[in-house]
Amino acid sequence: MVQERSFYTATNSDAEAVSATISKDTLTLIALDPSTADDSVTVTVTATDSLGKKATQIVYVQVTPAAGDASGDGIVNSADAVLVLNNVVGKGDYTFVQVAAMDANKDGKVNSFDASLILQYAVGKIKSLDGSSKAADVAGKITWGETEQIAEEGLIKLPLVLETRNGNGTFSVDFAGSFDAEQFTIEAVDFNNLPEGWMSAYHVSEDGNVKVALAGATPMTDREVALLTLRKVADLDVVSISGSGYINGITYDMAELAIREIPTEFALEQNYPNPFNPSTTIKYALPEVADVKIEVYNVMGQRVQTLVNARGVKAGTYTLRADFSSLASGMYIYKIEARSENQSFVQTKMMKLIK
Ligand SMILES: [Ca+2]
Repeated sequence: MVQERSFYTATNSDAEAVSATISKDTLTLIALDPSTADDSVTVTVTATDSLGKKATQIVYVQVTPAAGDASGDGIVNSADAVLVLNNVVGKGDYTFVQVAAMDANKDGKVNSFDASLILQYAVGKIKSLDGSSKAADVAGKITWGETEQIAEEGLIKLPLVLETRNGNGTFSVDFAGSFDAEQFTIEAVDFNNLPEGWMSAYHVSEDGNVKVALAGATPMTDREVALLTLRKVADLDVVSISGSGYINGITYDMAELAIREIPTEFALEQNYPNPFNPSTTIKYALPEVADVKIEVYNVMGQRVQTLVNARGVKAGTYTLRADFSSLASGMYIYKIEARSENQSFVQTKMMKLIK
């Protein structure tokens, strides 16, 4: 009886991605660096029989990523969650295999809720990353907190606050903001108030976008989630930022925020242009919340127009454009009366209408 024997060898055509070996009838591929692995690799298998005859076959192997293991080191842990958060905020480049591994709940999207599932899986709170974990809709929003201004340095501290309606199911929080980079830069984003074990990432781009991504294995209750430090780059009385908030990957709209510089004292400025025809601009400043009235009188002392009559106006510097096309040429007096809780302020200025 003749014993037939065959010899197999495997030649790896993708040697940078995998090592390929054959033992008995099994082809074994080991990814060398999953962070650079592609979605498929090619291996050439050659069989040699006892007569020295060779047959060659090319084998394409589809790479199936391990759910959650974004770093590809065989372990699912918080480092993988950090990679997800970095990807969400636009930091770093990731391969197909890594991005597929990041989608822990297999819904076709990578967001920070996936980072939360990875963290929950890493600590044993959920048993598998099989796509069965769905985000709870906790209904809520990210709101702007009270700003603090450091006038001399042009710094503005802007907190982001989590406010939910039915509370205790928040596992991931995101914020995406956009602003005019000619108004201010974002110097820092701090996270001083996160529950234990929560991971964070943020990224500020030069064209005026900021992204923040947060995830944890335990739910977060309502709180200040991040503190942005803005530095004004132009001498402006008011700067603005708009944004969207996401809780568990579900988006909730935010209102655009206008941040007014808070002056140190009441003021009524000279109108400009002056003389004018028929409209002019008047600026005034309130150091604290005040009831404000601005009226215009003719030289006889008769009131001819009311420009502002409002209660509870926020502290800030205001600019109003007033049209006097219904008045005759001449000198006029404009007068501010502002009353805050602590002070009252009255001032008058002259202006000249020439038609
Ligand atoms: Ca996902």
